[in-house]
Amino acid sequence: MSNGATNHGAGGEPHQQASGDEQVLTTNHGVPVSDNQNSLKSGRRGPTLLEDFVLREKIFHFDHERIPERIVHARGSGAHGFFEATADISELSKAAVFKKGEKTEVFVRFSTVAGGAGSVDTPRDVRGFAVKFYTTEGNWDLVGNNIPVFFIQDAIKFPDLVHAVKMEADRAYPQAGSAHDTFWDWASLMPESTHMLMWAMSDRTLPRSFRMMEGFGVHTFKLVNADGHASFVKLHWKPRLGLQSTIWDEALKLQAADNDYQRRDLWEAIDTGAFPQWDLGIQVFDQAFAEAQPYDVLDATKLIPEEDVPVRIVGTLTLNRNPDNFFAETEQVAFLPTNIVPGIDFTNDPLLQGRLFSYLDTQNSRLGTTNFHQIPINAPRCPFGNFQRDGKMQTQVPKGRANYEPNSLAAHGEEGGPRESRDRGFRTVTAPSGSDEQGEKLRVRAELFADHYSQARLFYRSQTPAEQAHIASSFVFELSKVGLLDQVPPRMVANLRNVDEDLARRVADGLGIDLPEKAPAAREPVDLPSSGALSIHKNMKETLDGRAVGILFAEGSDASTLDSLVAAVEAEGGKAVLVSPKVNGAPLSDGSKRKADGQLAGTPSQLFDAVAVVVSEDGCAALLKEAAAVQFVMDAFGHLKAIGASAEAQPLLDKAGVQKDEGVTTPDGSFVSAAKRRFYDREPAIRMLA
Ligand code: HDD
Repeated sequence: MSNGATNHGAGGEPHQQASGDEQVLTTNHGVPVSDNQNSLKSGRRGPTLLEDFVLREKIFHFDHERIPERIVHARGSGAHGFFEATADISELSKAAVFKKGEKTEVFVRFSTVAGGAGSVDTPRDVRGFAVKFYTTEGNWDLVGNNIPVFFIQDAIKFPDLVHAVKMEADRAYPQAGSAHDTFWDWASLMPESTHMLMWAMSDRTLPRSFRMMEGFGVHTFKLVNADGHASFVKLHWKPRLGLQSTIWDEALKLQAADNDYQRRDLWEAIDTGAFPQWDLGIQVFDQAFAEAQPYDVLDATKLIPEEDVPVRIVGTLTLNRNPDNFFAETEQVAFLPTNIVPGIDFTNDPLLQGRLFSYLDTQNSRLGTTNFHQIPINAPRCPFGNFQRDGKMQTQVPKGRANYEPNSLAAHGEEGGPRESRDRGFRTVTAPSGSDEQGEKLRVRAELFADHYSQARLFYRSQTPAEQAHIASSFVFELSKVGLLDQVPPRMVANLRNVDEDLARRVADGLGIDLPEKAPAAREPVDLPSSGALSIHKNMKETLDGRAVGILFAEGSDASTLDSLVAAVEAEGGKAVLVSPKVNGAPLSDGSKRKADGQLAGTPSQLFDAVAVVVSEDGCAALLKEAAAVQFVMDAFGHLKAIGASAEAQPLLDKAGVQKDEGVTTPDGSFVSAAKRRFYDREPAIRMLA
């Protein structure tokens, strides 16, 4: 320890020094640091000296801590886990990752699309669902979304889409939302986006949790077996917890309650051992099937109804470890649709083909080096090596002279390096199952790509009435936010008339505009049989697994009611969260005290899937004077949740405008079963939907 005042902390107290066996703080070059509190000055009150390499290195490094955020999907949350292949599909694919019983390490990153890295978790937005499989034959990245179709058919439109949806160029708002002029100006001029818009305006873009949403590879890919035979495939992730979304008002309020709602949900689930799981399903088909469809399977704005090609489950994804470091892993992970492995191949989908260029390119500007594959989160877990050399941030130290190929260095006893392998190496399918057409060089789209509305109609007509009302209302909300461009809402409604006349009328009514002329369709839409798989409501699970129940209590609450409710919720796999005006809790009826998990003002009911109110008469009287308590109940009711309330809580329910229905129960077993669902039937009575 050196002498004098320079070794003292800001408060003037001597700073604790490392004892012999503690790790010593050093500079990046290994020089031990004696004082991490004070810069080197000329005299006690003099200027700081340029020679202070400890200060300069620390500030220099700090100044460069941020890297460019992703142009899209900037806000994301990641987790480690594994994929286990559970079915033998060797007749379809030779990929090692699909060998029955094989466990492959994965890293998954979920994201929103439009907002910046510091934006909120719950805007109305598509969610990214990107999975990196570290297979024994190299990394396979399945870079998908929670929606099976996309806004555009050709990658050349991607910059326009993204410019239009992100904050407007001059005013830099709105953040993380599509409800503004430029997005709808663009979308209303792009009929091919209509199918995706139907999904985007549905509650699919308001997932309750990453754990409760589906994932999709979107494009048609190929599976290739050991004989080189290729089949077409669509890839699906099916959440074990079932589908669950919030509703719009709830999502808006969630933004206020917790910016990190979904990130926290994922982290806490993994942290507490409730490992999220998805099954991987495949839809496999051949060229004959493809040719018989009224849509083109190479068109990413189209899906293949599960009723036509059932989803076959081939494995399970389990997320069981949180990142050790957000930046090193979640931020630096680089997903590349070009990362495929023997046994899987691309198709000529023009959106996919453009992506094959974009992602590799973006990593160079984002991570600053062509050696981004050496960052631990990106590096393959299998051995890898070639003759690519040098570049910024090279961390490998290849020995010897072999940096070219062919070479005959081995004949001389030197290391000759790796060689290509005809049998193990990746081979592009040369004879695709069917014709990936080639011919003249043309800037065109295939004929069936021109049908922009049939599947949008299929999607809308496959929804429950409650879901249809949400879609119509979302269009009204979003188009109502179009401020300056009067021509946009009618143009959008004119497109919607091709989807469904009733939808168009509801949106026009909601906007208060006349129904415009129907937009001419490039190809007349056709009616397709409806598909139950497209509805969230038909694919929800009545369960408390993964769900949280908020229990409001106050001074004098009945101890045994409270304790048995907590036990009953937990017995069903739910998370019981105690909420009280004071976080330190309150004395209960029997004199004992329970600590709250959350203080009422900061723990509103939108954070929960269902709520209970367990209060005494006096406790209730006190809560009547607390706006947060009234709001707690009012929002739970408005967000269509179960409410379990003791008789003493009735004045609070009355003040909150709660009307009795099957979701409003006593705080006991009946509440625990009601808490497993939402009460969408309640909505028309309490909200003006379009
Ligand atoms: Fe993309 C990131 C998903 C079309 C260009 N995309 C990105 C991520 C996901 C997707 C999940 C975030 C990955 C992560 O967590 O790091 N993108 C999709 C899907 C698409 C799609 C499902 C259509 C089916 N994307 C698409 C096109 C282009 C891009 C057509 C460009 C032509 N996407 C990018 C990008 C990003 C990206 C700019 C930003 C950061 C990154 O790649 O690594 O290159």
